[in-house]
Amino acid sequence: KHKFWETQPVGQYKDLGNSSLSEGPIEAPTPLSEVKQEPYNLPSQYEWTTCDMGSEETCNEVYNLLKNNYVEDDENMFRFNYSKEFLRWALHPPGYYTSWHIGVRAKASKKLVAFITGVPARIRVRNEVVKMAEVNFLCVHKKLRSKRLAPVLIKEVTRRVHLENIWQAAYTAGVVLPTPITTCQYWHRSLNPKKLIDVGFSRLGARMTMSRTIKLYKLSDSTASPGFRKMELRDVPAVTRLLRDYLAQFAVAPDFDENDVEHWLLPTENVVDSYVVESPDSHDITDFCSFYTLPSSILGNQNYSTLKAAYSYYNVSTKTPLLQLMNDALIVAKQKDYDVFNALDVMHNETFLKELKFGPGDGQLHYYLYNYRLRDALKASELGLVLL
Ligand code: NHW
Ligand code: EN5
Repeated sequence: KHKFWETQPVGQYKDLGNSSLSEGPIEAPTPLSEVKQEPYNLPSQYEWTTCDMGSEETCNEVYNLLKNNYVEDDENMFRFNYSKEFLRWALHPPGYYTSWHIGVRAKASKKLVAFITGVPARIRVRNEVVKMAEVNFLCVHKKLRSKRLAPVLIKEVTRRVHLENIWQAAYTAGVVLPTPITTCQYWHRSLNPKKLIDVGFSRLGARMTMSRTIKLYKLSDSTASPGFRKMELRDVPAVTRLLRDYLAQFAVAPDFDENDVEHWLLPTENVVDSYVVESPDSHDITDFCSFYTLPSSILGNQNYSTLKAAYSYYNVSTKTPLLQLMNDALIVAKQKDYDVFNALDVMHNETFLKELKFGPGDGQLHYYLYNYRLRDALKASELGLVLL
């Protein structure tokens, strides 16, 4: 059934729940001298290219490939439209390798027709911090689908990760592969219900009118938590402490240091938004919330071309109730003109989703590890990792 994935060091269906297999790496690292030195072969009309996302021209080409060929929902009504600023941010974290930003071009026209990326990350799995690649943005042009190009891209990124002496990876997908460490549900909170209904993202509920629906999703004009403000550079040490303490409870979570927090969580306009609660008396940072910006193209609508979506990222509450903190996040997202606020049922998100009027979406997100086995799948609430 999975001609490619059956050959890879990933958890296989036949091994699920087998307690004689231990948790940890599936294959031992090989000496670097034994890692293949040349790129994998592509069909003869195509060639490898390393994509320098710092180059305006290359970034534009990647942006356009993804804008026209990346992930769609199951009814092909929406397609992810990651911005150029977002792609540069996602691909330039501390310690990134340009060699892990891999493209395929048509030899004749030099047109970019496929892409895959990795970025380095330290991910804790139970008690072990493991150096991994986070693999994302796998894309094959619509006209070149089902020709087994994806396995070649995956093998090539694997080879280039191995060359940096890294032997594990984490990735997510909307499709089921061997075998998820957990499966998460997408939830959606309408901020602009009229537009969401007009474009077919959501439907008018039974026995609901448009005006009742708009009233249902109304939010307060101002945030409720005293000391709620945008995160600043000076907050990085406090946010790092909050986040590290919080993420320690999950079975799988990133091991963030201050450099990581500065990169991944310091606000970047139209890319990532983060807020802290600073205690008005002690000036301690007691709570934190964040979301990233990922618009979707609306395919074939007369009136609208993009859906502005915020995606819940990392949130930590120690003093402000999580419900109130996330309601404040909804308020600022509404003020910034987002149409919808999305979240997965990871970490403690289940404690606010229903109360804050999120509804389950029609999409799921499966999380995977490469060359690392877990004995059993996790519950989504045991996962402390959000990939972009
Ligand atoms: S998930 C988003 C993936 N991208 C899209 O969905 C965009 C739209 N679709 C496409 O561009 C986030 C194509 O349909 C793609 C497949 C390119 C998806 N992950 O070339 P063939 C990520 O980026 C397997 C993994 O003929 P295609 C995460 C499929 O099961 N494998 O298909 C990426 C089959 O193998 P099987 C996927 O439709 C993680 C084979 O590909 C997959 O023309 C990558 C068919 O290939 C997916 N999303 O192209 C893994 N979709 O065994 C990283 C399909 O079943 C692993 N397949 O026969 C770690 C590497 C680093 C390790 C380091 C130590
Ligand atoms: C990750 N880095 O299917 C990349 N999105 O529910 C791979 N549905 O937006 C990720 N179909 O339910 C790939 N509206 C997996 C995600 C692929 C994209 C995807 C789903 C997630 C989605 C929307 C639109 C459906 C359009 C028709 C959806 C219902 C919203 C409604 C609002 C009011 C309360 C109830 C729910």
